[in-house]
Amino acid sequence: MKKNTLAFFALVGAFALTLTIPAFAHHSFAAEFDINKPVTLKGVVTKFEWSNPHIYVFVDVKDNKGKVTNWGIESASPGQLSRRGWKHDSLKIGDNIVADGFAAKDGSKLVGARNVTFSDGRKIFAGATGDGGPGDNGTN
Ligand SMILES: [Cu+2]
Repeated sequence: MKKNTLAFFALVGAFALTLTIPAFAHHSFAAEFDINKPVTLKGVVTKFEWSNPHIYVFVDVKDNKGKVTNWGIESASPGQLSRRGWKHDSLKIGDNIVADGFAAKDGSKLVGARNVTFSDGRKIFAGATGDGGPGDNGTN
């Protein structure tokens, strides 16, 4: 009985610890993206994941030969983006957007966004607060 009780409290303690780690602290921008490889994606939204710790937007991007490639765009957390005026319903499938960011170091079709421009012209800082990437001042 006593042994089980201790195991229970150890489990609760471990769980509480994970809750106190801020969502934005789990990795730095430079760990995942190459700041020497800027990318601008102009594309049509095919999927929008409003999820923690990062939201993802997927866009079809057409190159100058007409070939379409689906790219992922990683941005900040829903909480951070909400404070900048980006809501869960700000993007719809078929919207034309522009994302300025940097290519993934692993060569995958993924961009770490720093700014996203919506079809209505609004431009929002899309970096995760405190990730140390371009444009991050630790408070935005
Ligand atoms: Cu992260």
